[in-house]
Amino acid sequence: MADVQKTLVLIKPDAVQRERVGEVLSRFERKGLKIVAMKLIHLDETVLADHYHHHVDKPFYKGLVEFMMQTPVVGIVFEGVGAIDEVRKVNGATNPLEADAGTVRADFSMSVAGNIVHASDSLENAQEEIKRFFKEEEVFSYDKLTDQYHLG
Ligand code: IDP
Ligand code: MG
Repeated sequence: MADVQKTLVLIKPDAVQRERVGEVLSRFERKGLKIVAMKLIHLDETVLADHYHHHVDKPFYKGLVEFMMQTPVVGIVFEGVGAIDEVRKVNGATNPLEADAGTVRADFSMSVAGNIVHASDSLENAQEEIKRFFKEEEVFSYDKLTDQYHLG
């Protein structure tokens, strides 16, 4: 069985604008991922330059940064068995037009620029991204009655 992991999700401004925050959050919750941290974050250019450092030279970078600052985003840390890959499975491919039906991106979006949700893509990046957006004391550790179903 895979390890219990933590991963970072950002519900992006298009989901906030389009009033889909609750529906998107519920996709992860119903899967069995445990919310261990959650807050609104209004991103700025400095944090986005860190977060999207792998895209700074891309032609879409400026638009991506402006988009990500449109509204606060919902930052969430999820915990679960193999959470990093499981969350990306729930999200689907980066381009919603290529994502499988049933995934968040396929079901809620038609545009790669407005693809609803961000999630960490590796253990190293998850640890770095959680630290980027959350203080240690904002990430909780607690038992839930349903752990027996999700951690077995
Ligand atoms: P990911 O979000 O699936 O991990 P990345 O390649 O890390 O995909 O890209 C980060 C974000 O940059 C994407 O989620 C998307 O919002 C944006 N992005 C990626 N490629 C494009 C593009 O070709 N045009 C516009 N935005 C893009
Ligand atoms: Mg990525």
